[in-house]
Amino acid sequence: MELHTTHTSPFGLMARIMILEKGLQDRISVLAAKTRAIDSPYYQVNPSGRVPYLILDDGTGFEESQVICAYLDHLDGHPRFDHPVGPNGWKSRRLESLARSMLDGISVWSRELVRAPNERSPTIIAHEIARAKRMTETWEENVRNPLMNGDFNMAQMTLAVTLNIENHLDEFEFRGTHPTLTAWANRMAERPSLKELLPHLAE
Ligand SMILES: N[C@@H](CCC(=O)N[C@@H](CS)C(=O)NCC(=O)O)C(=O)O
Repeated sequence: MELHTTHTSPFGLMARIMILEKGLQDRISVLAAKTRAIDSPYYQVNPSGRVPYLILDDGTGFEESQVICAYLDHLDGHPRFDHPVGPNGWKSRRLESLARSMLDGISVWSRELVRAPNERSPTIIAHEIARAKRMTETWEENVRNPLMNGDFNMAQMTLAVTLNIENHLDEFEFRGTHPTLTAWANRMAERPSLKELLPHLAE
């Protein structure tokens, strides 16, 4: 199988974390995609031009990090990342969605900064900075939830990947201002899959 992604995509990073978590390194080649370029050859691979993109051995292609992570998790018939059954399932979905909202917003913000300075929208940037601040505040509390501190799950993975963007985005900062979140992020960074991938992101 092939996973097409970029070195900087946080969504692609989640798929790569899942590959390590499930020990699939020998079954999946991770290939660099050229996104956001006119006539990129990648558009022949994935017409949407987005990453991550998983291509199965029979040629079927999957978009969306959540779907790709779920597919990879189910490959061995022993999924570990499905939401729990019962009331905890909704708690778990709520937390994953909360983390994804923050990640989506910060992605819009970083994408804006990649544009040429005269093409950037100060309104969008200000909106996303404000959203990120509110979400950081919200997570300072929500990170205490037992589901954020038990078995590794999609909510934890999504938030860990989101917080890691602090290393690449100057104005996004939670360390020093949000001690509970900082301690949580530091603990997560010790997980082998994150320890292996996070420091090398964007290299
Ligand atoms: N909801 C999607 C988001 C994927 C996404 O936004 N990928 C960005 C990179 S971080 C991308 O492909 N950008 C290139 C483009 O939009 O052309 C997911 O979870 O996979």
